[in-house]
Amino acid sequence: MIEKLSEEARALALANLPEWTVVAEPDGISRRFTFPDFVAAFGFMTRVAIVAEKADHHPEWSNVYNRLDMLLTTHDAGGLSQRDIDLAQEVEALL
Ligand code: HBI
Repeated sequence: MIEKLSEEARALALANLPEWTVVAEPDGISRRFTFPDFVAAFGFMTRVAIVAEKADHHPEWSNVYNRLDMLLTTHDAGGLSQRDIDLAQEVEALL
């Protein structure tokens, strides 16, 4: 059973993810990415999709032309879990 992160664990984790913003509803973290054009944005989404599938943890996201808004929350935990933090770190490493 995956658990929501404790307040302390959240603070520590988010300190290492300064580009990400805490979202209240649903409990998670969000980040906006802007790319040169649509193909660059969609190419990034493709790479994230591969990483997400491997992690069995999937983003909630919206793409408009060269903009990508990504929300990470753990449905099975009902909020922010370590899986979200791990995936955010992997996403940052793709940039
Ligand atoms: N992705 N964000 C997110 N949250 C989940 O709970 C989740 C997921 N991807 C797959 C997944 N859970 C599976 O383990 C099943 O629970 C659906």
